[in-house]
Amino acid sequence: MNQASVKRQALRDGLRSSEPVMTLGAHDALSAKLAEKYDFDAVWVSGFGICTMTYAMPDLNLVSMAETLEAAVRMDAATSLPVVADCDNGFGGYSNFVRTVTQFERAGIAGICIEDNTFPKRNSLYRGQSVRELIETSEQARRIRAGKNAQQSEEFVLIARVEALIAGHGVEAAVERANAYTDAGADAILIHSRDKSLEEITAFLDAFSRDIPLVAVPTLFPDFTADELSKLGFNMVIYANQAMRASVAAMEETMATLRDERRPSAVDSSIAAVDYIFDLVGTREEIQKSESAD
Ligand code: SPV
Ligand code: MG
Repeated sequence: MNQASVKRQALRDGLRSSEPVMTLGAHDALSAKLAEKYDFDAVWVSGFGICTMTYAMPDLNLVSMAETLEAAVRMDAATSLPVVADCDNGFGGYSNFVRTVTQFERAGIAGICIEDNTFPKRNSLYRGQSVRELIETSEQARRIRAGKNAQQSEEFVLIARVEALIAGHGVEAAVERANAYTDAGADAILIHSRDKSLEEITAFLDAFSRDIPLVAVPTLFPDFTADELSKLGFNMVIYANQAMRASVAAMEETMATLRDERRPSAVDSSIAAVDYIFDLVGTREEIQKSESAD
């Protein structure tokens, strides 16, 4: 089995296991690498993370498929964990959706997730969003079916993300979409919600009875542990943006101290040592390899 197949199988096995797949949202290769060091099971290539950290731009479909693929490939190379790429809404229409599947599969990525937001999407966490239109259920199902038919390997994972709760369409509509995407061949369903109490999600879970892995992104219901979500029926939990937000908070604190104190020693005790950074990326091993005789 090649490495892509191994990662895909690990992801599939995780989605069917009794333990939730603990998935860390990464925004670059190093955060993907650290996810492995800290015993996560998978990496989420966060669209929000890439927009923010690589481009300093909002999460509004401004970053292209090729740019997302490049980011996913860099992360995938930095970890032996399976990588699931957040592919927004497939970056356009039907043909963009299918091309997204084929390109990410060809690049060796374990899986992708595609949501039913119309183009251009808006990040689901933005406040003040009223009821909004989504891609027609039948059209999104048609895209999912075409994407699944286009993939070459059995193992590549396509997660269909349902935005009906976020978009204000209610539980019944969310269930109808999840049923349609399951029938279209999706490998898992991500049901996103902004409801802190989890009432909406619980109502969804009560009404949705298909045998398909379920994925949660608990950013807006942060008090629930992975085990609690697993007991409710979730098979994968994505900590989508905490590493990115930690990086931003740490950078700002360091910058403010440096600006005020005007000497590096003022921050030395709270930042990573240079040697630690060298070690993290295998510098010594690389130098030894390059200096050893053939
Ligand atoms: C992301 O990390 O880009 C996601 C999750 O899609 S969310 O920001 O909650 O939409
Ligand atoms: Mg996203």
